[in-house]
Amino acid sequence: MKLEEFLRLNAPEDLAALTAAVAKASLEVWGSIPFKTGLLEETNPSGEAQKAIDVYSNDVFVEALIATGHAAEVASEEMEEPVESKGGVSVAMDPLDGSSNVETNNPLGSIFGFYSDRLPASGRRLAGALYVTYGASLTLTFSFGKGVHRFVALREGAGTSFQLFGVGLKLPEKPEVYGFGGSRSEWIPAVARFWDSFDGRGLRNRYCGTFVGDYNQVLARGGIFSYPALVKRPKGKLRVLYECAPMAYINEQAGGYASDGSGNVLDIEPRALAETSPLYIGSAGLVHEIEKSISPT
Ligand code: AFP
Repeated sequence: MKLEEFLRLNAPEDLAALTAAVAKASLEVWGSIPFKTGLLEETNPSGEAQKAIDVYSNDVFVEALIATGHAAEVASEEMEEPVESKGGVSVAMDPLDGSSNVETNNPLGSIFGFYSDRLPASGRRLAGALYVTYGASLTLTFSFGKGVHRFVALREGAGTSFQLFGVGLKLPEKPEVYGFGGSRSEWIPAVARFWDSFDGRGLRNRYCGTFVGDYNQVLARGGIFSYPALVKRPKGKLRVLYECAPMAYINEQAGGYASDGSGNVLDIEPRALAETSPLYIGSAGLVHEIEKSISPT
């Protein structure tokens, strides 16, 4: 089944249009990655250096989302303020996650949260979420609240279409992989202890430095990804609106749990667009285990 047909049958009109727009635009971003790797003078609202591909992918997705007529606003990790429009869905995005990995050709991604309230808003106000992986394949993984589904881009002659890969994706029962961002010496002690506990538990350390790539393998194999609280950065690195909440929404639809170290990421009420949070996401048992270790009460 092709993406357009699936969306017509399984998504509200606005989310279907926004998802189809992201799908089309993601092909343009994918094709541009090798040509737009230069480092720019500017920094994003989080103070991180921007690459040409960060800005280019941002502009491609903003244009595609606004053109649907369904976006009330588009907020991005790469912009100080949202672009306002006239639709009914507030879109928050990380247009190119992992851009520091462009030179090494590690997996990259894009993350989208479709919120039913103006931003900033809690993850409980998500009507849907989507992530793109740019790797050996380009895949779209998304949920509108009734399970997690995936499409893969297939080149056919001169064109490319999105074909169904799977519906109702679920985290496997047995967790297999773990990956933590930052470095062990930076982590809060409870995280370092949890990390050390993996010796002898039969899980494999899998970390690629891109949240989307690191989470995508957790969804496939079970386990946990974290960009944890750091001693010098207790609020972690990942942005609530653009990264943590949309991925927590998808993960919860796949049977998992995502914590900020004391409770469900989806319950966070961000006060600022670029607010960050520690993130522990994946198989519910493992995430509850580290949450209890960090916040024992
Ligand atoms: P970039 O988009 O700047 O490459 O950052 C990617 C990211 O936000 C997230 O995708 C990774 O999990 C995390 O940073 C990796 O951060 P470290 O490079 O500090 O490990």
